[in-house]
Amino acid sequence: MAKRALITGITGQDGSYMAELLLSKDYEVHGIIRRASTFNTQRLDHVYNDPHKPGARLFLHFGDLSSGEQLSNLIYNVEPNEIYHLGAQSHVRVSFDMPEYTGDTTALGTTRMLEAIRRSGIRTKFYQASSSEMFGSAPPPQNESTPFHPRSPYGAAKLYSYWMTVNYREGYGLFASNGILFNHESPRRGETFVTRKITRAVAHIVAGKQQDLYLGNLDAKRDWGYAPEYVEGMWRILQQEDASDFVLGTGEEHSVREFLEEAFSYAGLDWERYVKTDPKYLRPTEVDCLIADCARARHRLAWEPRITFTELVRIMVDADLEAAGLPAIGEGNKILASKFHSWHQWNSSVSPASQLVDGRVRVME
Ligand code: NAP
Ligand code: G4F
Repeated sequence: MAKRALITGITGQDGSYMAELLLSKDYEVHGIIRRASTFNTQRLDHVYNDPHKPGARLFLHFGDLSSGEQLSNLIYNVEPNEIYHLGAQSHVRVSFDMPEYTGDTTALGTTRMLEAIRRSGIRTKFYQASSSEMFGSAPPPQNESTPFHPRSPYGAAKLYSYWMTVNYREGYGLFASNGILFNHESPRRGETFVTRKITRAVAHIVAGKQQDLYLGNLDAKRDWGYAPEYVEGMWRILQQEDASDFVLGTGEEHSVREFLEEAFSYAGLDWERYVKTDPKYLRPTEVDCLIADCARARHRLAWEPRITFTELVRIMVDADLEAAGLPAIGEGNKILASKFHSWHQWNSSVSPASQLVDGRVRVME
């Protein structure tokens, strides 16, 4: 029988890739989306199929991490074999402006999910989207044994969720695992995260639609990987016999400045002509350097990222050029075709977008 999965945050970068991956593995996929007055399912439209048609395997339900009631109903009714808890207020800078809201969604939202599982009595596997932000000022490289020292309300909220996941595993025997993921990016990355902000600006500058790019701290160093590879890692974490925690990252570090150099020079531009500083993008406390030591994931999960930093930048710039109505330079698309042939087949097992209801995803009310 096909496995059933429930995804929170299915409309986000990782949630949409996870839905695609699971559909390609013949899962029945249920996702929780927030009620909004406008559609926010753009990242999913291409894998959606009218739920009234035979063979539909992707189902969306309204719910919100700030309310446990609906989460309990859904877990009880869907009875998923696997739960990928990816929903969160995920922006670090925003968490300084909205610390209480971030705590409610990113921290307590996890407790609501874990309690709903415990009370339902359903046997399921739970994945918690933990973050390298939890390491904060701990010196790199960071692995599963590195002591945490978060430097933002977001990092603190994720750390609470991390320990709640461990506590429900130890206290109630739940299969509950943390993936401690370092930054992962893609053409589906939200536009206000630094990588996408840069690659989108490059495309808009080439298109003549933008003159300047305002950024904050250019010295911060991150371990940036390619998001589709990371959702495969999440899936592998839940295929283990025992619940456990894993760090996923590339092991390579690059500064925001290096990202700028790579992205602008790929499009034949000099970044220093366009980039300006706006202090509003600085954080009261910064995380200076994150570098993953993911030896454990390599050995236990046989997980190894294939896309390098330069390749990631090219994939994202090519995609943003195309999104701006310009031809891609082409290197990024070649990399995807050569290294990711199978990933491009992900959505071949679901119906084309033309079968959407009114051209859009329909939610099960
Ligand atoms: P993302 O693109 O920001 O997606 C976040 C998702 O959470 C969206 O679907 C969003 O829905 C949903 N959400 C936010 N608040 C919610 C609420 N109150 N109720 C229900 N859903 C809510 O994030 P991502 O990059 O895919 O990351 C996925 C998860 O991994 C997040 O938990 C993030 O914190 C964590 N993480 C990410 C990275 C990374 O580098 N990407 C690294 C480590 C950990 P809307 O579409 O309606 O906003
Ligand atoms: O792209 P960022 O906003 O990502 P950040 O803060 O590392 O958080 C992301 O990765 C975490 C994993 O480590 C996730 F848990 C989290 O959900 C999120 O996905 O910022 C990266 C760096 C920071 O040091 C920031 O100060 O870029 C610097 N930066 C410089 N100028 C900027 C900007 N960041 C943003 N968002 N916008 C700027 O203008």
